[in-house]
Amino acid sequence: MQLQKNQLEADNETLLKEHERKLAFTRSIVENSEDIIRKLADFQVAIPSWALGTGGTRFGRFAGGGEPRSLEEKIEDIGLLHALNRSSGAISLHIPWDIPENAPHIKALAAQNGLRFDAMNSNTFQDQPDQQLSYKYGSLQNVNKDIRKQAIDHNIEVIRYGVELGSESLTVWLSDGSCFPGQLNFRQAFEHTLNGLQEIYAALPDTWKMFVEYKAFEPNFYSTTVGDWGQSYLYASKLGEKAYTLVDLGHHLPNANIEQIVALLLMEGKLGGFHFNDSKYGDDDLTTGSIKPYQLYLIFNELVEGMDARGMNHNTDMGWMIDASHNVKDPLEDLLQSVEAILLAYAQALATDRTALKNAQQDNDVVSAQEILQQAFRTDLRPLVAEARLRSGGALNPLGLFRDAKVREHLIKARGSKTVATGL
Ligand code: PSV
Ligand code: MN
Repeated sequence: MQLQKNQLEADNETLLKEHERKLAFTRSIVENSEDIIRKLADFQVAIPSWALGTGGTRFGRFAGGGEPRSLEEKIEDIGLLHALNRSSGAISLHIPWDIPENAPHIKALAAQNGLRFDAMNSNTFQDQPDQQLSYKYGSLQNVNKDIRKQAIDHNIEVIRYGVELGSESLTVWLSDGSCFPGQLNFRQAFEHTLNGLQEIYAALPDTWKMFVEYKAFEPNFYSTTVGDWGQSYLYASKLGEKAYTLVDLGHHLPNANIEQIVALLLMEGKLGGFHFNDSKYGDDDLTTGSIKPYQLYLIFNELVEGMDARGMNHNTDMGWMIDASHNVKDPLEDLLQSVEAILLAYAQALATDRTALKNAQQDNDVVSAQEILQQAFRTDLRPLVAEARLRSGGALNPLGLFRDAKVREHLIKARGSKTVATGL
């Protein structure tokens, strides 16, 4: 299904007056509104190919219908999102869930939908039906050399697919670790993993980056071989300048100060990738901004501050991606909500009075520092986000239009009500 341009314009027309009224007010109180709108319009968040179907837990999965049955249909779905919000202009593939059998065709289809290929993701956390050796006891950390080699070869194959599609980065997330004390020699597991990552790193094209994603626990529950940002940083530093840490918001132990982690990684020039989601208990993979929007703002505040300090381009110098799962919501609606929350937090960070904050910090004026942050957080910047979308050709109200245009109903009609997308 393709969204009709005239339908989008007609919908915007009905909302325009109200939007302009709100925008005028926001502009009158936010000095750098124009700059914020421009940066918002540039900002693109990749959608992973596995987030377009209904997610589930080990207790069940309740599919909603009309899920994409192929990579082509996944691209179609992300194209729809991008047509609505103009901020989802990239796709991140997981191999082997979404193998591009005919790369030129897939690349062309993505381009037709205004999409580029963001980071490629390898998968050595599941055994595939035709796979020779099992990852039950880990992949790159495995005590068995042949299993390690199989995992290395897989990652190199993923790079090859990425090259064909024009991607320029590889995200390695390993579920490697142990479930019980004594199961692993930690040092040996680290060394095996580092050696494997070094071989994969050696296969990276010059322009590519490698993101080493960490996670505190799950599926292993005693130790994880890339368990936190310190371990990821250690691998990334030993690997070289093309290797970076990737922060996934759901991969920390409870109450971790993620904003501080982000600030320090940026200071070291080692933050390369970012996975958005939200959580209450663990790696819940909930809609970004649905549980802790203030934390999301604080993290964005450090991202903007840290990227500016290094003269980085907010849009292109970081691999931004949503990594969420949708158990009870329509996946496309959930993704629209996530992108909106990300842009809003980004806008709040851009609206933060940095000079005043610096002065407050210098004066040890703790009260003013809090006031400055909360002033930005509590100002309604949604009109700036909507204006950025409008100027880029998107919908003033993407979610409203998604429903008015009966997108899901059309997809169910075309694909059926019992389709299942590949992924977790
Ligand atoms: C692991 O929990 C993770 O965050 C990694 O990014 C995976 O590739 C992704 O989720 C999907 O399983
Ligand atoms: Mn992730």
